[in-house]
Amino acid sequence: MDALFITFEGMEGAGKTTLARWLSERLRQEGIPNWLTYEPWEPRLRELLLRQGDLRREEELLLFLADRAIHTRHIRMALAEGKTVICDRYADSTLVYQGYARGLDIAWVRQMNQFATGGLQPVRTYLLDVPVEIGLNRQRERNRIGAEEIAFHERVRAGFLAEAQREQPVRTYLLDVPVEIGLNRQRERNRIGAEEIAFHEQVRAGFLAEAQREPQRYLVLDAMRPLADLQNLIWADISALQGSNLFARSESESSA
Ligand code: Z5A
Repeated sequence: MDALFITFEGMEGAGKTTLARWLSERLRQEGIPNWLTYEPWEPRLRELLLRQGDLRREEELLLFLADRAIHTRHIRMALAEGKTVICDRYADSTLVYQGYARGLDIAWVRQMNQFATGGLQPVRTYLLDVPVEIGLNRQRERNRIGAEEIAFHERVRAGFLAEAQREQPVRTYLLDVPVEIGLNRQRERNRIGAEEIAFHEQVRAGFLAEAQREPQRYLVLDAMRPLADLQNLIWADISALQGSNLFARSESESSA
């Protein structure tokens, strides 16, 4: 099989990470070498982008692009080594989040993406489309225990402190932090995901508009369907792509 560059896109909670992981494992079982990766990629930039509260949208854009430029170099190396690359979010996320949803000029963001990627484009982008409320709910439900009341977390903290006192200093090294601060850190982990519903609606509409613009690259999947159905659809599509011998399009092809 030729090395393919495949991306998963969609709003938060659509199922990108779940399906990207599944695809990587399925390829591995078939003996197909692959690299499962994601964006934002570089740990310090990821931390800055998802946590720092006071970024202007231009600053946010430039940081995502810097991250992509570095990441793309590694993606190209993996492809050159014959590895299929599966990427959880890529350039389309910038177009949609910073362009469609934050309101930066879309044509300009497109050009900036071209600059950061050197023209590398995925051969297939799976767009997992889900109503905004459902995506956000899935996200919240993912951590049922983390979503408990403050009183619950106070009991957890008191329990840890009691245990630490019981065993001190033999076994327990406790990283203690007041409950409110811990929970706030948790919420701030993804500052973009914490935006209003209207923002996420723009994201969803943006992805669908892009999918219409490039129907040969995008495959839109109804992410309300059971995971097993989505896996079957993706696997059938990957098999067809292998048959058609596609490789990640190069600069010259994508700008033609
Ligand atoms: N961002 C940006 O603004 N510009 C850019 O250029 C880039 C990113 C690259 C990255 O966050 C944030 O950065 C993101 C966009 C912005 N912010 N937002 N919003 P991230 O990478 O940390 O998180 P995410 O990309 O939003 O992914 P996610 O929140 O983890 O969602 P997901 O990967 O699509 O969903 P999941 O984790 O696979 O599934 C969520 C839950 O739903 C889980 O419990 C699953 O078991 C369940 N699930 C999944 N599929 C199904 C189906 N089909 N049925 C039922 N349940 C399901």
